[in-house]
Amino acid sequence: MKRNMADHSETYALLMANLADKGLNVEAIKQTLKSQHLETPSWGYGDSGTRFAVFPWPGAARDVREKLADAAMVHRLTGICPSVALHIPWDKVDDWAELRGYAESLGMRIGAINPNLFQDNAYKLGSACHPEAAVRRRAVEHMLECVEIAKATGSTLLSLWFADGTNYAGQDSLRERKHRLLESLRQVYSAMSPQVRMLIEYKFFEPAFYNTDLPDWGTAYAMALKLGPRAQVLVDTGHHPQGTNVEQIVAFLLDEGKLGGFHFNARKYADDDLIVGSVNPFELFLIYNELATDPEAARDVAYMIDQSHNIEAKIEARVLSVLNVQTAYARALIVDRRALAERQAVGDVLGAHRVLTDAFETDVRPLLAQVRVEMGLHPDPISALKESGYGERTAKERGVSNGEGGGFPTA
Ligand SMILES: [Mn+2]
Repeated sequence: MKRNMADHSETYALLMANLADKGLNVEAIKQTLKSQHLETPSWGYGDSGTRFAVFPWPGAARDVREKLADAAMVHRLTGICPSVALHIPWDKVDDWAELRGYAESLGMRIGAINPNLFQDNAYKLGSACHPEAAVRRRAVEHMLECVEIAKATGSTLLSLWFADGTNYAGQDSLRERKHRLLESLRQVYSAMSPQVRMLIEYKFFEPAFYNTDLPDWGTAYAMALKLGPRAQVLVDTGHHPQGTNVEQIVAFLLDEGKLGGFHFNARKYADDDLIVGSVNPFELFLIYNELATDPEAARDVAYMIDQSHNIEAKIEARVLSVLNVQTAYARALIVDRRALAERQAVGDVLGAHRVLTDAFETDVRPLLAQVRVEMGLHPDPISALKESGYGERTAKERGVSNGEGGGFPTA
């Protein structure tokens, strides 16, 4: 692979000829790949863990400035990750204008603001759906604080995930919880600046095990419809029951103008912090295939990674995630859409299927290497990372922390 990346000109020429034969505009495809944007999360650079343990990583970011510096390194290597999602209060600072300035000095900007509505003792029975009005008020006030942080940092996204749910049948009224959630969201929605969008995330289960108040896209969609045009659904790829057709959800929401954004990650069974594309790259390709069919509708979709790496090198894992998403997108862009439409129109079931698998099975690494070289980057970002010595340098400077920098419980 290294040789292939370092000297990709021959394989690139071959691929380009094949794509041109299909009538594809390779220059336009490269332009699209150069303008791809993928947001990385601050929490992916600090120490993190499962609910069982946090394993400190040498050089893991200890505060939000180090997280921004690491994100800037990922952007320097990949060229397509210019923004960072923040998590409040983990990343809270006194002076947001100063932090914004620091981000800009690194060539970065602040992305989605994510309020934490699951770690306070008060939230034991939920946040926005909690049976007590005082706790719901606390949750709303925290979200309003995040609305203000978005304003101060220039962010245009308020990204909401609720851990709300119950563990036992009868524990609370399901309909009352639904009413409380909508009422809480309405208060936040009405306080948002006109340029800010609210992204409503859903999750099948966990941490609640009997019911989750926002368990699926349909519930999030219903809430977004009631709130208004600036409320949309966020699809976290790891938040579905096994076997869910995620690309169909994407197609539906995109067509309805309600696809707000993604949290990319992967999971084999239940947890969702594995590297995106590491478990089911075909699914990731099919998601991008839906997005690529209607670039205009997908224009404002926010593409974000939501992963915490517990046992692997954090920056390398982040770069690999970006490469996997780029690969899926590149494969989606080389689908022969004219041939696909023809096969579909005549009911050629397997012919149509093979148009898709043909794109999926194409090795797009030479294309991506070429795109990077044209962007002034190393053709192989993982090699560039290793050659940079960044990991050794930060390990020496920052050392091994006590695992508290990421905001995960360490007790
Ligand atoms: Mn998520």
